[in-house]
Amino acid sequence: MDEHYIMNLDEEEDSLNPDDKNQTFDSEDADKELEKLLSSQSGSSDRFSSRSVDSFIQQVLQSNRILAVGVGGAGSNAINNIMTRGGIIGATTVAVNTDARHLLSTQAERKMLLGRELTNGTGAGNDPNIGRAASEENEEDLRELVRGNDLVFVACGLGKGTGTGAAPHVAKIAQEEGCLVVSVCTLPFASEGQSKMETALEGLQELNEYSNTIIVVPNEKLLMYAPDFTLWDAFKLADDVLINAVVGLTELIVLPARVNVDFADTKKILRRSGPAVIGVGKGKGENRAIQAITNALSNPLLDVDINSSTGSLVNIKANKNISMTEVDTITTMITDQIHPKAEFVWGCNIDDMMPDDELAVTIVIAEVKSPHLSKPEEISIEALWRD
Ligand SMILES: Nc1nc2c(ncn2[C@@H]2O[C@H](COP(=O)(O)OP(=O)(O)OP(=O)(O)O)[C@@H](O)[C@H]2O)c(=O)[nH]1
Ligand SMILES: [Mg+2]
Repeated sequence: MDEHYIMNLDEEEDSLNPDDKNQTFDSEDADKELEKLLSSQSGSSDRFSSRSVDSFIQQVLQSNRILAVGVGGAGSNAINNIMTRGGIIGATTVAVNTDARHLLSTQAERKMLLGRELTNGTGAGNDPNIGRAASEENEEDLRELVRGNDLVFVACGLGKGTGTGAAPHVAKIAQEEGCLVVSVCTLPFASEGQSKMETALEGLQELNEYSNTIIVVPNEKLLMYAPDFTLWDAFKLADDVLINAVVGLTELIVLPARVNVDFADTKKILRRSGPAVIGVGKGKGENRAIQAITNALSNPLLDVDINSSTGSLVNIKANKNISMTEVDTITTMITDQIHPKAEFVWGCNIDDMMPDDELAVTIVIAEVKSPHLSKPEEISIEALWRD
C-alpha cells in the first residue's frame, strides 16, 4: 500500500490527468493487465484463460454445421417461408431447383440451379428421371455444398419431377459425405391423381434409403384437419410441419440448454434409420405442461403408431419458473407411450423471453411404424387417402 502511494506521488501530475485515469480503468485494458499478471504468476501460457477457452468452445460449436436444403418447388417454398420468418439460428438455408424462375423468386441463403444443360432452367416437367439426371449433372457442386456439414435436412414435396427425382440423390450425396440426413417430405393430395401418388411412393422408398430419419407429411390429412381450407392454406399448413421439423430440431441442437440435449444425444436418436415424427406444442396457463405435450403428440399429420418407437427426444422451453412436476408430467406422458426399452433423452431451455405462463415442447419420436413405408406392393393407395 505504501509503495503504491509512493509511486503515485512520483507520478502525481500524470495520474491526475483525466484521460489517463479513463485509460487505466477501461475494463478491457484492465482485463489485459490482469491476464498478463496472472499468466506471469503461473508461468504458463494463457491457453486456459477463460477468453481462450470460450473462443475454442465457440469454434467447436460452430463446427456443428447444419444445412437445410429445399429441393424442387415445394421444398423451396418451405425454405422461403423459413426465411420470411427470419431464418433459422444455427443453420444455413439452401434452395435447389430445376426451375430458374421459381429459384429466382425464392429467398434462401444459398441457391443452386440443377441441370442447366439438361433443362435450361425450365423445370423437370413432372418427370422424376429428369429431376434425377439434373441433380446428377450438378453432383460435384452438391458434394461441395454439403461437405463438412454434420446434419443436412432435405425437404421436398413428392409426386412430381424435381423433388421426387433429385431429393433422394441429394440425400445420397450428403450421406456419402458423412452427414447425418433427416428428410422431411409431403405426399400428394388425392385430388392430384393416383399416378402422382405412385410416383411419390416410389420416390419415398428411395429417399428413405438414403435418410437416417424421414418425416412424412401426407397432404391429404390436412383436408381432414381443415376441410374448408383453400389449397393455399392447406399447403401453408403442410409447410408449417416441414418448418417445425427443421427449426425444432435445429433449435434442439444449437440453443444452449439448462438441462442439455446436445448434438451427440440428437445424433444417437436420429441415426436410427427409418420414419420418425416430430411434434411441436404450446401450452398456456395452469395446465400448460399437459396442454403443450398433448398438442405436440396429437398433430393429426403425424399419422403413425409410436408404440414401437425405440428412441425419443424431447425439448422443453419455458421461463425460469418451470417446475420439476411439469417436467415430470411431460416426460411421463411420452415414456408411457413409447416402447419401455426405448432410449429417451430430454432437455430444457430456460428462455427468459417466454411469457411467464407459457411452455413449449418439441418432441422427436424415432423409428415409428408408418403406413407409407411398408413394401410398395402392400400399400393400398386408396386406403392411405381414406384412413
Ligand atoms: N406443402 C406444400 N406442398 C406443395 C407445395 N407445392 C407443391 N406441393 C406438393 O408437392 C408436390 C410436388 O410439387 P413441386 O414441389 O412443385 O414439384 P417439383 O418437385 O418442383 O417438380 P417439377 O415441377 O416437376 O420439376 C405436389 O404434387 C404437391 O403435392 C407447397 O407450396 N407446399
Ligand atoms: Mg417445380
